[in-house]
Amino acid sequence: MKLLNSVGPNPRMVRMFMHEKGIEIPLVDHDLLGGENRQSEFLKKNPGGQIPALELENGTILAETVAICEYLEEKHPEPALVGKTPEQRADTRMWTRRVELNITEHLYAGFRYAEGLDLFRDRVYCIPEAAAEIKKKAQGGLEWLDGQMQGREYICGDHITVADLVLYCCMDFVGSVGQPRDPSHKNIEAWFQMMDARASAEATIAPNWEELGMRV
Ligand SMILES: N[C@@H](CCC(=O)N[C@@H](CS)C(=O)NCC(=O)O)C(=O)O
Repeated sequence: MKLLNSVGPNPRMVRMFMHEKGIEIPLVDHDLLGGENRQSEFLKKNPGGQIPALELENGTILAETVAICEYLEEKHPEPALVGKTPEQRADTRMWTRRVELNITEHLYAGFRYAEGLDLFRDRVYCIPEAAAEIKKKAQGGLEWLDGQMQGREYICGDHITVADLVLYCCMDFVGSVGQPRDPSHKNIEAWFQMMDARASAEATIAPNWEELGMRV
């Protein structure tokens, strides 16, 4: 098994998941900034043209960050980051979906349509005129989540899950490229500081992130 890897918050999220679980999988690095993931050799593996992807022994390619994590959790159930019971797993999936649909997709789109436009305009359909509004939409999602997190340590309550890793890697990245955290979101700020202090956060940040100018 190999992880098709690169700089970027999504591959970092899978590496952070692996670190939390103590899983080691060889990494095959790809030149994302140079666009290797959009060229035919890579597209033959992942027609979605994005990173990360997991290449299994039989040649099967699994893409989509959360799907990869779900697969790894089935292979390595402990410590559980999706959940130990059907109820916990459903709760994690509910929150992960809320985080992706209401927050991280908008934060990423805000980046692609503005600060990341030079990198993305020839890769995906970009709507630069929507950048400011989509960033506001993301902040609305964060405002809502901040209220939901009152009295909770993690997004799903008292235990860390995939939902926390999805949001942390995204917020750490976008915070370094023009979408800073809102200090009035006190619950999210406390949660972010706690996530940021985890060994898995430190272990998965690119050693040259300062040179790159991005928390990836
Ligand atoms: N929905 C995908 C998103 C993956 C994604 O956006 N990956 C970024 C890196 S963080 C990427 O490949 N960007 C380069 C590109 O789209 O060309 C997932 O969850 O894995």
